[in-house]
Amino acid sequence: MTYQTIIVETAEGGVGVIRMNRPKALNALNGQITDEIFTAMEAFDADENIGCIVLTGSDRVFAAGADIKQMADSSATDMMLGDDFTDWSRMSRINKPIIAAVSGYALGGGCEIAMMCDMIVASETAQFGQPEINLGILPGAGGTQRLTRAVGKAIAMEMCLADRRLNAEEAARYGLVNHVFPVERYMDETLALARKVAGMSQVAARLTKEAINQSFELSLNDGLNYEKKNFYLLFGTEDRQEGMNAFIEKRKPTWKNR
Ligand code: DAK
Repeated sequence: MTYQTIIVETAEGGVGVIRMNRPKALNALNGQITDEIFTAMEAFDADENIGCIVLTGSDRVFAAGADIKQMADSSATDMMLGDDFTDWSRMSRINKPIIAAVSGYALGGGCEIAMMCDMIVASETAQFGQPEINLGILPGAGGTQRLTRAVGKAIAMEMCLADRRLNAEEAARYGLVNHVFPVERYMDETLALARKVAGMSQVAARLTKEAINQSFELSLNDGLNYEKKNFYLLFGTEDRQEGMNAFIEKRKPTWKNR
């Protein structure tokens, strides 16, 4: 598959890297780039050699939001049918862990697509915001929901109602991002984290990601039951046997992802 708006590469250790690349539009997310991002993610998800996916932009900008020029003439029905605007829920169906490596602007849909990833590593120049209110709209891909769960009501309200931007250090303090590194290092550090995740059993990683995500959907009791079922399920895998044997035999496990 050839892509026009993203660069897709594989990195050492089973890591798939997707780099958004519409520099003139500050990686504004139109239908083409979102379709390409989700298509590339789906391909990595189906590739047994890939254990973790990294989504990134450039050092200047992660993504400045959905493409305002594309949306400007859309009707409510256009937006609802998603003709111009790919179905973002495709990303929720990716089973492999995804890490966002964010530098510069992560605004509107840019902040939202970062929050759809499982972890966020930021450079010191990262800036997170939901400025949609300036356009007379509200966030449409998780800015009122995932952001509130991540940073709490007070900060989410200020970000969505008053266009408060979080710098990288604030985003780390409020629990939105995992790590902050100087701009020269954030990508290498993201790849190191991704390699670590990719080095785990893929079946264990998949069921772990799924169980954590269920904590946003279920009551505590239902979530604990969900976790337990996934835990029991892993006892049926070759990797569980290998992981425990390797521990007892004081060696590194060799995963079969089965
Ligand atoms: N859309 C389209 N073009 C954009 C853009 C955007 N979001 N952001 C920047 N650009 C373009 C600019 O128009 C400019 O193009 P030219 O004029 O050169 O042709 C070029 O990128 C460079 O931008 P600037 O000249 O403005 O650069 P500055 O460094 O001065 O400023 C900035 C950078 C990021 C502060 C500024 O560009 C800015 O404020 N951009 C808009 C940020 C914003 O409001 N984002 C929220 C957009 S609404 C949904 C999914 C997602 C969404 C909704 C629904 N569903 C699945 C239902 C999301 C909605 C949004 O994100």
